[in-house]
Amino acid sequence: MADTAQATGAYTASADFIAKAHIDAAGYERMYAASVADPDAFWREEGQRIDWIKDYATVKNSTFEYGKVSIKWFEDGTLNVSANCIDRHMATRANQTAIIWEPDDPKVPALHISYAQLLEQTCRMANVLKAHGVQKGDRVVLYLPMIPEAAYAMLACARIGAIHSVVFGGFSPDALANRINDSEAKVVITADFAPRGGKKTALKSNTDQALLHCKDSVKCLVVKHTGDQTHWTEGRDFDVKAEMAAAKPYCAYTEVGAEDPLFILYTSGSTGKPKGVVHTSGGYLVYASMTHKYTFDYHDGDVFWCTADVGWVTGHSYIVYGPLANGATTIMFEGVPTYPDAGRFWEVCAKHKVTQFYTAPTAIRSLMGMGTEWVEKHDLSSLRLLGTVGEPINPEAWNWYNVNVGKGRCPIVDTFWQTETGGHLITPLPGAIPQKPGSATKPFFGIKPVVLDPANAALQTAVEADGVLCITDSWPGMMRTLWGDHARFEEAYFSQYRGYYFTGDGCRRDGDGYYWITGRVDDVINVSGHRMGTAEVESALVAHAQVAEAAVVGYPHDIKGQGIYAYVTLMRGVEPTEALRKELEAWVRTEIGPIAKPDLIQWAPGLPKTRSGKIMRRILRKIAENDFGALGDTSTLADPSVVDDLIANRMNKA
Ligand code: 6R9
Repeated sequence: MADTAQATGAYTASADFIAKAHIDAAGYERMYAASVADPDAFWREEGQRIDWIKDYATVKNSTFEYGKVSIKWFEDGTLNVSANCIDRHMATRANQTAIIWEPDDPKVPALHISYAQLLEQTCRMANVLKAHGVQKGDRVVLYLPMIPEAAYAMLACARIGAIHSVVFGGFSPDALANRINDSEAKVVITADFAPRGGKKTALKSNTDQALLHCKDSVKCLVVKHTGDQTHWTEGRDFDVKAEMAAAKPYCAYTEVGAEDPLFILYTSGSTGKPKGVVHTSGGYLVYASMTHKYTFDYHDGDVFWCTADVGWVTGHSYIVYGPLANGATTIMFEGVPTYPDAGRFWEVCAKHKVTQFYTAPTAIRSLMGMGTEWVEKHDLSSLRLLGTVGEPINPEAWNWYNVNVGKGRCPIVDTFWQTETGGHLITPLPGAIPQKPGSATKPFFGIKPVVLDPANAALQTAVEADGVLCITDSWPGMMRTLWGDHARFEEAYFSQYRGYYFTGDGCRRDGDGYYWITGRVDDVINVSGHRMGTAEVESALVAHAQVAEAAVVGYPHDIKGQGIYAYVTLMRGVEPTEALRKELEAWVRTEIGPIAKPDLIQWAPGLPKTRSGKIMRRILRKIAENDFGALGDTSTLADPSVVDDLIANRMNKA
């Protein structure tokens, strides 16, 4: 490795990489200083990276003051997001590939969708939505596989000013129904089936079940993707591909305000009900495109691959909006890393000559366990940069990724951010910031992180610090509110540490000023990079007739990062059997989705509670971690004997 700069034990990109990078070390320092010294001037200029119909006069207008939280950027500007992602590239890139679609089955040919084709398909989809009565401000729920129609649908909504809410295809009918109802969507767009890893998820049938719990007026547009038979409700269900084929190939875009919502994305919080995070149009797009360009050092001609699903924010910002706003070629992958074999990621990298590859630590850890031969089979010489997102990456996985995939020549960007933040918050800029395995390194432009003492909210002023991570001031890409519940928005993010946005994450800052995210400090767990509220899993469990009470915590899991550990108290007289354990696992799968299935279920005759009846989760976490020697203060327990029973019968004895 070239030079370790000021940061001890850090990896610096090669001289060659730095020479071509958009931003070098001095550039980062200069731009970062400018971005925090005078945000108005900095973002007034950066806002020009997208096209405005009416330019903005006002740049930033926000306050984090509890009770008055309000966040607006470029508020008097108008634009259209779909025009920015498509139309404005037509003069120079009409025939360039916008999206490479790589199907689940490698024997099916990939699709190369040009910007001209993307425009036509998006317009056709927009005309179909309009014909079904969708207007500016209406909500459309998308419950789709990773197919081009998912991108067309997102961009079609943006084109007509409708607000999309993508629901991950792994969610259950109940979860889908809740999101359709909470957002009061007029239309849901789904597909017959979603093939993944050679198996098919019955999306249409899930949607049929969900719609039983929704208003009769909700229309269902179905993409016939696999062509398999589905149940059809005349007058409610429509064949969207057939309608697109018959629709006009052009649809004028609608002018929207910078602060008009672009999408709602539901995410888990510490209470049971998922939060509808609202992102608006102007600031979000400026931030998504800027972070995409600089964090991944994207250049014209690159082929960018983010392996996320569009059901998560990562897919929104770094498969669709960021790359397309930059006129990039972005890959959309329908499959999974291990189908048909554990070399699939690398096969796709070689096949499409991927230059930037962005995935989750959990995927790296699972592939790591399968041996390096799967990587060695494929030519990875096109790769210039690697990225990770979703959870802290352990140094072993970082090193494996660096050596076996990057061959020691690709910088790795460990990007820390959240559904709420719209884009990267803390991340290395690859040509500028030396990387340390496991650290997300330094803040992106305009981001002012602080570390606070969780005990007394005191600002940690020393460079080296430990505590919770908060952000001092707004940036263009952050969420604006929670759908229909601004009070909950303030409560969830701005009430604990007054004057700051609270990320929910713990963090350490080292002597070089590098940030190390240590994980959630609230009741949110991170399973294979998917966020889950323990309360959501608990409410699913207690909805089962034989369950009296349940408490769910995370525990360290080699592949998933965290696993789901459930303590279940059964109704009096119910026998704890293996069959019941299986039944509860299946129950949670159907209530929430496969990603929420508990890894371990322990029968708990009682749960440790304070005298006021509060479950002492700290103790449950320790037992789940197999670290019960250090239970800390148990003096407030109402009945200390329950703890002995839980320890004796703990499930994670490894
Ligand atoms: C983009 C995304 C957000 C939570 C976040 C944190 C964890 C994400 C991370 C990371 C350590 C990273 N997280 N990136 N932790 N290092 N590079 O993942 O959004 O699904 O909302 O999850 O994920 O705990 O608070 P989301």
